[in-house]
Parts: sequence; structure tokens; C-alpha cells
Amino acid sequence: MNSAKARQTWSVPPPGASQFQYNADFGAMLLTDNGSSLKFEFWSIAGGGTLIDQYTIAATAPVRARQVFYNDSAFDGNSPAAGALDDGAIAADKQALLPGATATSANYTSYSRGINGVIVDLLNPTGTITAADFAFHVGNSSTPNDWTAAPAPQSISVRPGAGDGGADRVTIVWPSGAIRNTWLQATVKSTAATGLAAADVFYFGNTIGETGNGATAQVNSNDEIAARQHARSFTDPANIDDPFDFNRDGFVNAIDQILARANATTLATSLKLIIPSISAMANNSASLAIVDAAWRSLTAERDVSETAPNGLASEDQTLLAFVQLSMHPSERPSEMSETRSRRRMKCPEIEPLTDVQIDFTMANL
Ligand SMILES: [Ca+2]
Ligand SMILES: [Ca+2]
Ligand SMILES: [Ca+2]
Repeated sequence: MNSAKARQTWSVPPPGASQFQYNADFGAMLLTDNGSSLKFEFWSIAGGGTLIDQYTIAATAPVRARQVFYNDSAFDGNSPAAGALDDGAIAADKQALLPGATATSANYTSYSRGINGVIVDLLNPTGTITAADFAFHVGNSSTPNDWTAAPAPQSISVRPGAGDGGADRVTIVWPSGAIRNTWLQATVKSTAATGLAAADVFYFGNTIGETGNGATAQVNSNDEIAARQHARSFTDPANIDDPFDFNRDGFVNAIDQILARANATTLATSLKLIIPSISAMANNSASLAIVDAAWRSLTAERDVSETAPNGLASEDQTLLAFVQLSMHPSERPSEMSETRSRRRMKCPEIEPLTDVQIDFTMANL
């Protein structure tokens, strides 16, 4: 990337060791990702490769997982209470919609009881988690600031260490049917108890009877017919990700057909494939702040004597780092997320890092 001044999007291999050459003439960068930290190494190419500088930042993303589960279904033993059995009812094929991303069928459920269970894994919370650490809103537009308060949860409970990577698993349960055919915005607040540097915002949707069969989330006769055509019974029960088992009882039968029919929508009333406003993304910027700090620290630590001999001190070098670093694998974008720090250097002085740009594109997984 010689003198690259335009935005570029790179594709990267899955998390693990990855290697990028950012400048054919002057250097290379090695990114080593071991899942909990990311090491930047800047190597010269001239002279056979010399390590010029390095910096390691820890992956501290305290929200390790955001999941929706089918509470009170066949998959948690038909128990409306929160507990360890709920882990088996997690909709593994669903992912939280993050601010700025476009909703797909992977972000909403078709569950007949609506959204009645959400799990958040919090790493090392700094206090006792209570309802006061969350906010919930419901709506069906891309402007969540206009949404209304969601029904209050029935319970919020914590299982220490039961979450991803040893995080505490926070289970939030609503009465069945209280939140349905809508989007839910969940906010994990920055509080003394959560220890989050900034609020963490995510979304799940629900539209009962939707099979995810079209370009929209409209529930119509096609969904009903699809349920009819994909029957499941005791002999070949439905898996948790079966798109036709709307009541998650493990069967696909007339009940599911009726659910689709009873919850039919028009295009106007259907669940919208929203793009929750990007402004909310600032709230998810804890990891970006780490990136920013890393770059600033790099500049602060580096001096001319280090850089000039190895050729890095040419003007308008563009260094790229990637936002993989402080993000948990489950939320790493499949498409490139890019952090770019443009460092203007003029020997023998290095100008302050004044134009840090963070180009952050969340893609749906
Ligand atoms: Ca349960
Ligand atoms: Ca449909
Ligand atoms: Ca069923």
C-alpha cells in the first residue's frame, strides 16, 4: 500500500496468525492474533527484514456474547424460569444485529412466544449485575431513538463463570408473548457494576411464523405452505434451528401452519430489515478506543532514530490495522473491518498523529 490515500477494504483470513505486507518498498506488518491479544510488528523489508517496532494490545471486549434463546420451549425443558437449561435453547443460528449493520433473517426469530430470553456474557463485571444495568426498547424502524420502552423483564439472573470464555452469564427473561413481532434493542449500560467503558447496544427481532424465505420478512401463505411441506414428528423431530418449527416444540405440524396464518403480515406491517442508526455505534466503541490508543502510543514511543534507518520514515505511509483485535471471534465481521491510521512523517521530525481515521464497517455474519 504505497502512499495509499483512499479508503481500502481488505479481506482477511479467519482469526489466527495473519500477515500483511503494507508496503512493498519499505516494510511489512505482522499481526499475530492469539484470541486474547493482538501483536503488531513492523518489519523492514530492506536489509532482510528487521523488527522496527512492536506493540501488543489485549483483547478486553467485556461483552463476550449476545444471544437470544427460546425460553419455555422443548429445548429448555419447557421451563419458563431462567437457568442452566436455557443454554440448550440458545438460537445458535441467530446473531445479534449490531448498530450500522443491515438486518437479515439471522437477526430475528420466528418464535411464537416472541423474544422471551436474551443471554449476555459479561467478562469480569465489577459489581453485582441488576436490572439497573440494562435498558430495553422496542420498535420497527432504523431510528431506535424513537422507539418505546420495552416491557420490563421478568427476571435478570447471573451465573458466574458460565458464559463464553469464563464470563458471567446474564440471563434476561420476559413473559412469553410480551415482546413479539418487533425489534428489541438491548443496552448493557456503562455502570459501576458492568465495568463497561461504554454502553453496548445490540438488537434482536421477532416475527412469528416467518421462515426467512424471501427478500423481506413478510409472513404470508408461503410461510404457512413451507411449514406444511416440512413436517417433523416424533420419529424425526425438528432441530432448534428448524425454520418451520415456530413454537419450538420439536415438531412441525398443523400448529405451526396455524401460527404462520394467524401472524400473517403485509409488507407495511412486516418486521422491517432495519439498519439501526450508526450513531449508536459510538456506544460500541470501547474496542475502537483501544485501537486508537494503541496507534497513539506507537507514535509516542517511536522516534526518528528508530524509523529512519529502516525506511519507515518516508512521507505519507499508511499503516493499516484491523479491528479484529479486540473483538470476540463471534462478532468479527466476515467482511473487513478496518482501522486506519495515517501517519505523516517528515524526517527528521514526526508530525503528531492528527488524523486518525477509523473506518469501521460491520458486516452481517
Ligand atoms: Ca427456561
Ligand atoms: Ca415469509
Ligand atoms: Ca412446532
